[in-house]
Amino acid sequence: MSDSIRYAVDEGVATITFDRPDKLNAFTDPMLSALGKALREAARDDAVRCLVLTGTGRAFSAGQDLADVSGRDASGGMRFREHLETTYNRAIAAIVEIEKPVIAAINGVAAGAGASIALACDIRLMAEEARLIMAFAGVGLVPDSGSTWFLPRMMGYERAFELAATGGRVTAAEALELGLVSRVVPGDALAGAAQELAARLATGPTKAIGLTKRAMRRALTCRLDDALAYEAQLQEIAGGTADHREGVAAFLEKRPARFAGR
Ligand code: LHQ
Repeated sequence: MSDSIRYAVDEGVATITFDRPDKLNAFTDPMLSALGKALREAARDDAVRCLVLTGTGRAFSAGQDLADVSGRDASGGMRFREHLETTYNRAIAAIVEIEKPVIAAINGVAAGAGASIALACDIRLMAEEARLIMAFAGVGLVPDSGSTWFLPRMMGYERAFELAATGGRVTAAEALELGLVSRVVPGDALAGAAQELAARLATGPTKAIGLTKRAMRRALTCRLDDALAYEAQLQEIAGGTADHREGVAAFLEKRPARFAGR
C-alpha cells in the first residue's frame, strides 16, 4: 500500500499495520494518505468482515510526525485545521462509520493522534508494556483526532481532562481499570489474541454486527425513545438477512451457525 502502511487481507480479516518502526510509526502525509486508502478499501471489499489496526516494533504510533510539522514552511508553520480536516478527521470518521468491527491491537506506545486512532476503534486489546500518552499538551496542542470526544465518554470528564491537560500517561493496567481497553495481554500474545478475536468476528453475522455498531455509535448522542425507534428500524433490516435465517435454522437444528455475512 505504501512503504509505511501495510495492508493484508486473510480469511475475512483486513490487517492495517503502521510500519515505520524507527520513528515509532509517527504519521507522515504519505502514511495518512495510505491509511485513508486502506480504510476505504476495507470498507468497499465485501470479503473483509473485520479490521485490525496495529503497529510494527515497540509502538502502535507516536502520533503526528513532529519533524514533518516543523518543516512545513519557512516560518516553521502548519495549517493545522486543513491538515486535520483532510487527514486524521477522515480516518477517524472512516473507522467509526465502517459497518464492520475495527480492533486496535495496541502493541506499544500510542501517543497523540496515535492514541486517538486507537480510541476511535470499536475494541482495544493492549500489550502489557504498552502506554497511552495524551502527548498533545507536551507540544502545546489540544487533543485532536477525536480524543476530546472519546476520552470523556470513556472515562468521565474529570479524569479525561486531567489526563489531557497534563499530557499524562496511562499504563495498560490503568487503561483496563479505566475501561479504555477491553483486554490486556502479554506483548508476545497480542497479535494472536487480536487475530483470534478478529477471526471470530469475521465469521459472525457481519450485517447485524455492522448495524449494531451503527446503532450503538448513534445511541451515544441520542434520547432513549429515539434509540428504541432506531433499533426497531435496524431490526427490520437484520431480520431480512440470510444470516438471521441461518442463525434461527442452526438453533432449531441444534448445530453451529454458518454465517455468510449478509
Ligand atoms: C518521532 C515521534 C514523533 C517524529 C518518536 N514524530 N519522530 C499534531 C500536529 C498536527 C496535526 C495533527 O495532529 C497532531 C496531533 C499529534 O499527534 S501531537 C502529538 C505528537 N506526538 C508526540 O508528541 C509524541 C512524541 N514522542 C515522544 O514523546 C516519545 O518518542 C515517546 C514517549 C512516544 C517514546 O519515547 P522513547 O521510547 O524514549 O523513544 P524516542 O523518543 O527515543 O523515539 C524513538 C525515535 O522515534 C526517535 O528518533 P531518532 O531518530 O532520534 O531515534 C524519535 O525522534 C522518533 N519519534 N515520536 N511524533
